[in-house]
Amino acid sequence: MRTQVGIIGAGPAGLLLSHLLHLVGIESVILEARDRPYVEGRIRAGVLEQGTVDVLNDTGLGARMNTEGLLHHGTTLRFRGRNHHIDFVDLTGKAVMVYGQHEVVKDIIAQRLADGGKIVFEAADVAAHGIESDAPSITWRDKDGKDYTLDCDFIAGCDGFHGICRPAIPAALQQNYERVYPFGWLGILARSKPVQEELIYNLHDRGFALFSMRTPEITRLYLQCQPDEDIANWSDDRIWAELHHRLEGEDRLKLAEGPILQKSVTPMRSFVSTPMRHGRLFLAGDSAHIVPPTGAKGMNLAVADVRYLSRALDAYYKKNSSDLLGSYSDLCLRRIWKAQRFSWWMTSLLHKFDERNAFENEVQLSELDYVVSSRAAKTSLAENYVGLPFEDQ
Ligand code: RFL
Ligand code: PHB
Repeated sequence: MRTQVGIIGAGPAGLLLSHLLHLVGIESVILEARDRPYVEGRIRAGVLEQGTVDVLNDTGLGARMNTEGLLHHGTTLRFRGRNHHIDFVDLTGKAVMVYGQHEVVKDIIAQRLADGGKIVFEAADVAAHGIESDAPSITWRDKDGKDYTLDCDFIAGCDGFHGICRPAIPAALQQNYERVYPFGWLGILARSKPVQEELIYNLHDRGFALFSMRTPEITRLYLQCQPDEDIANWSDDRIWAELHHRLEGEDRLKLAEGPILQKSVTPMRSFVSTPMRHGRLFLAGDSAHIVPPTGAKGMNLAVADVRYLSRALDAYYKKNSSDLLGSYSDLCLRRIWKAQRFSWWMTSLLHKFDERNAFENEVQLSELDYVVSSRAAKTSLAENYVGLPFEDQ
């Protein structure tokens, strides 16, 4: 089998890359370890930056997002039991879209298949070969035990944090930057009405809580917890009691309960691996970097990476120019580090750190107080949250 770009991973990065390449006439094949229902049902991100929304709209993927997604003009920071509104549109002229990552994934898979794209699900033992040569290839085994080889010009490593592509780069040539946080998020999806129309990022003495949503009937709620928290210790009743507790305050916001449809615990880390290219292998999305979810940046970064990568590959095939492929890693990393900084800052601002003393806790609350009372500080938060402009060189 042969194609131009072999893509490993059918998450948002791999799927969108394949779609963007198709639009400029470049062929690709996607190899995905999991089956289609698993990939389409994986509950993860929920907030799309304006730039991500624009990419989806401009490339014909926006139809369902525009009818089912929820446009949010701002967000709420809550501390000492009071809400403080941050108005993105007033501060930046931009908004964000609340639309589940798995819905984006479903939309791109449907479009790729309608366009005759090839996605191989349940590909086992996927391995990248010859990445330092001009003729790389990918091998895998299908679910019946049959072995395959895909010859290609380039390999896109879109296989997430635990994939095989990043480790295929010689360790001596890689530099990794990492911060592991002393907490995780316990997330639930519930059939209950959101407590208000916009998200609430809430700091409480017992830790952070996030009140988010997917639709006007489905809420997505998170609680700061231990990084290795055993979900078995969290009955539905305990989760609701803790969510009510962290939302307490003088305005008595009323959190509606409902059946819990899904629960999971996510540890939190910041991670960047550089460079994002080795020979003919290009990393994109979570395979090269992870952000803590407090800034809602992970999927948006994956979209920005593949937007650059598709342009660089287009220039290679149409103009026989490798310049953009050469600057791919540096260009992506400028945006990635800004998103890392923002995600780290939001995480530091909104979580309870056991190692902080009473003085440091007061400084944290005072920083929140400053952010919500200064137009300059609110604008800084808002412009990062809605997404910094794409830099094209
Ligand atoms: P993915 O989505 O992890 O996809 C990688 C794909 O590769 C497959 N794979 C392999 N395939 C073949 N062979 C192998 N050896 C393979 N190994 C892995 C996997 O099965 C998978 O299908 O990476 P991608 O495409 O880079 O996308 C990144 C995003 O998924 C991630 O950054 C976001 O979900 C992060 N994130 C958020 N991002 C946002 O922009 N906004 C948010 O509001 C937001 N909230 C979140 C989040 C992530 C969370 N969790 C669970 C980590 C909230 C949470 C709780
Ligand atoms: C979500 O709805 O899953 C979500 C929203 C905002 C975040 C993280 C996750 O910062």
